[in-house]
Amino acid sequence: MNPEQPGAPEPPEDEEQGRPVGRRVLLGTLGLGALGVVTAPTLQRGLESFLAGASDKDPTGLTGLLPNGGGFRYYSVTSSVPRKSATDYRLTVDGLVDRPGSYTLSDLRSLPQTRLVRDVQCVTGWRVPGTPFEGVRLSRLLDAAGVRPGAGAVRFTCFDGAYSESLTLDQARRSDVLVALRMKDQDLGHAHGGPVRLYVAPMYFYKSAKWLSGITVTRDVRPGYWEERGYDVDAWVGRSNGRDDDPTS
Ligand SMILES: Nc1nc2c(c(=O)[nH]1)N[C@H]1C(S)=C(S)[C@@H](COP(=O)(O)O)O[C@H]1N2
Ligand SMILES: [Mo]
Repeated sequence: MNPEQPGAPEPPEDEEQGRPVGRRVLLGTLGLGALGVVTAPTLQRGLESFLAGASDKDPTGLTGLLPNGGGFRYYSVTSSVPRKSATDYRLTVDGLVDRPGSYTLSDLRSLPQTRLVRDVQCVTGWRVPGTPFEGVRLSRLLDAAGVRPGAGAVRFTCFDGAYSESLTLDQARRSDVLVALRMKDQDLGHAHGGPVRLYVAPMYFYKSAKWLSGITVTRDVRPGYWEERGYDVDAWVGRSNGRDDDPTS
């Protein structure tokens, strides 16, 4: 299954075989071909507003390819997202912790930063190789907050007001899970979930919640936005969402 269209697993982009409906067909027709060739800004804006319009009727949240996104596609399950600047951004940490608190962007920037370079993989098949992400290890924030006995999971909320994600505490403590401030060696822009997004390197990209605003330590995993719509909570790349029995993996 994939986040954008619960149901049977879909083949990777390059193996597409005339699927009947869904945003990937729209992308294939309008996005991949057209935006690659069309560079005139007006025409591109036209396409983008067309795609944005399509997404209003489409719960998948597709709004198209990111201009200059280097193969990334823009996703938001909401039609608009407020912007947060360095002055008004806050990340709260609460729940089953001894020391709940909140971080400003400069607080986060002053902590040790970890840079990882991995492939980004969306469960629908698109992939962006070797993408650097940089930020604070989530485990560091959890340790600073003092996770209480009995805690088993972490829930993430977003200032778009709709998206959520979750990890087990063991997953959240992995060294390749970051509260990311930078992508491709630049500050995270709004479209990619800036100023701060979650980055879960070993899992499909839907785990990497954009516009991160809250980290809540909980007892049990509560399925996130796409997971309530049928996707795997444990979203290991190549080992979830119907790919476990893929003979090629
Ligand atoms: N807040 C929020 N985070 C989100 C999503 C979203 O719709 N809202 N979509 C997810 C999915 S399915 C993908 S593939 C990536 C897309 O990230 P990008 O827009 O930076 O390419 O963000 C993930 N995180
Ligand atoms: Mo995705």
